[in-house]
Amino acid sequence: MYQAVGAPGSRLTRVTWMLEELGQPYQIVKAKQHTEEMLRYSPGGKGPALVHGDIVVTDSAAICAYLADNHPEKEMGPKTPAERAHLNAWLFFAQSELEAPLWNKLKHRMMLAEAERVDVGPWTTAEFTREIRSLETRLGESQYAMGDRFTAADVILGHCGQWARGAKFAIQSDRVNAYFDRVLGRPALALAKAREAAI
Ligand SMILES: N[C@@H](CCC(=O)N[C@@H](CS)C(=O)NCC(=O)O)C(=O)O
Repeated sequence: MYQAVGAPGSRLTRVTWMLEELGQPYQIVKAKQHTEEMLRYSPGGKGPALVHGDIVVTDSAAICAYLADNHPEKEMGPKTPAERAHLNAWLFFAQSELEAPLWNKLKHRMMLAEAERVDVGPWTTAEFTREIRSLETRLGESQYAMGDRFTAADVILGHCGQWARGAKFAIQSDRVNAYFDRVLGRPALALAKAREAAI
């Protein structure tokens, strides 16, 4: 059985959401960042991690890609090398472009030591706005990142959307808002959140 390791309500939700989409049984191992428990699975002490037999995978996008590959019949991953390139591009875009302003703002507002904090407010707002425009263009008329199929890319992008909405980042695009509504309304996400809340 898969073990999803991390803190409920964090990027762990990307993993539990993906597992729910795939219909796989899993256990949540509650571990806060930088604790001894988390360091057992993740050399940097950051969550989430996935344990599958003797394999441990860190980093949420890599975990979702691994899970998609493990269950090809669910069609949440690529079917061809071209699709892999396309899906990887989405995952890397989500993490290095879309998530960066969200993460930087959170770190500088709440996580870093006082002495390390700077005002990243204007930069994160401008950067996020640019990346939403990029997301809008990349999506085009598609329902999902990879067209009409919900994939691992939508889990990572959708989680960024949930984060942005929670952190009150303005999403100035009807198309992107409709996309976030569509993916965040998935029953699997509600199930994942309920599982996390219950432990
Ligand atoms: N690239 C990693 C980022 C992991 C990460 O930053 N996780 C947060 C919790 S959601 C954490 O452990 N932060 C602790 C820190 O930044 O020191 C991923 O996508 O899983």
